[in-house]
Amino acid sequence: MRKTTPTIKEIRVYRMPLPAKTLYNMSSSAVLTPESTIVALIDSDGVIGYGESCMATPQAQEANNDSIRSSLSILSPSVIGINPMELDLINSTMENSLKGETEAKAAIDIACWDLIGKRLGKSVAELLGGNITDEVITYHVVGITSPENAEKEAERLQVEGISRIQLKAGGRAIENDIEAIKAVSGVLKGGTVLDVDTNRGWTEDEAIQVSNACLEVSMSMEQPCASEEELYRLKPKIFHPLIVDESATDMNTISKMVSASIADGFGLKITRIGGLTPMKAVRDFCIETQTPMSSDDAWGGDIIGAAGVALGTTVPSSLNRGAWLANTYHQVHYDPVNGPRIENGIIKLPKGGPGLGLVIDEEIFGKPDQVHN
Ligand code: 0XW
Ligand code: MG
Repeated sequence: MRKTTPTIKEIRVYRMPLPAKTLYNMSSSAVLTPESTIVALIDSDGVIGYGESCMATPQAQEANNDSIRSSLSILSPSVIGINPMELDLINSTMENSLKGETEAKAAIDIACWDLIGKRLGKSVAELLGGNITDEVITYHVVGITSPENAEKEAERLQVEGISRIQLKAGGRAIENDIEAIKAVSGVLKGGTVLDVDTNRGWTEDEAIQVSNACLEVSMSMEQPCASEEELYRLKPKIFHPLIVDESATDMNTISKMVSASIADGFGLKITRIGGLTPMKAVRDFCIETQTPMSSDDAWGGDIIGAAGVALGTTVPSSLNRGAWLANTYHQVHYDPVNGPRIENGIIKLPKGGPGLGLVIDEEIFGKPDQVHN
């Protein structure tokens, strides 16, 4: 454990292409080659913390990977010289230097958590209050495809031990979605959970149609429509649990959706919320209100994956909708030994050391896109 009071001395920003190796398509777009943004945050004692933020496609949310990096060119200089262990000061300083842009702020925030763990010799899960287990359940995405292929993929995944399937829908004739849902639900083994996620892809009428057509299907509907207003209008008209993902942007929105009994659960993305600091508060709220939540992100590599797993291991299993890894689709590891991976439907906490548990060779990221000191 280091006794000196550190300050942030340098921030290096890298871009890291993570091309989808297998088809991954959502209602708005298919994932091609997202460029992840990696933040290396170095303190006055030379300790390095890593953060990451990566959007899957420009159409799937308001942020995009170029805007993340341009925001970091403003945010990084604002925190140079500040003690990285003073997380609230780091976040308020970022808020005062740039409004919004939570996906960029998250990369710096996560890097601070990793660095603090390394300075204290503790895992991020310990810093988050302590992990309940050393592993977290995961869910696997079946992209938008024909009912036959969706059925085959759902069967294959269950053989591999996956017990939570997220079937993508939307962006096509509603009959095809209904057929794919029924095909997948027909092959679900007992205990396998089905979530149908349209990433904002249906109209209210379409969502009502699907819920009526799939009355006998045990499933949840994730972000069926684009806006909060639509979700508020839709909730009393559907028969299936409503999971809020893209509209779960901040604690205020989240708490209102719980008190109004709109959200039966959340698909939470650490970068959309703004990093592990705000996400910890949202997690505590979900535990307090017994609201199921996932702990995942849009895309990215081992760093954001490890952050999601760290947080996921602190969520009671009764409320845990799982963590998620994009590396199943891009197969890139920044830490080939300790990087998080799925085995038999679960992801183990990386154990490569304190912080996020990763051993990162920065060379893998090539030349930095930005250096701030
Ligand atoms: C499955 N995810 C966590 C990753 C994809 O980018 C979309 C997201 C979701 O649930 O919407
Ligand atoms: Mg979702």
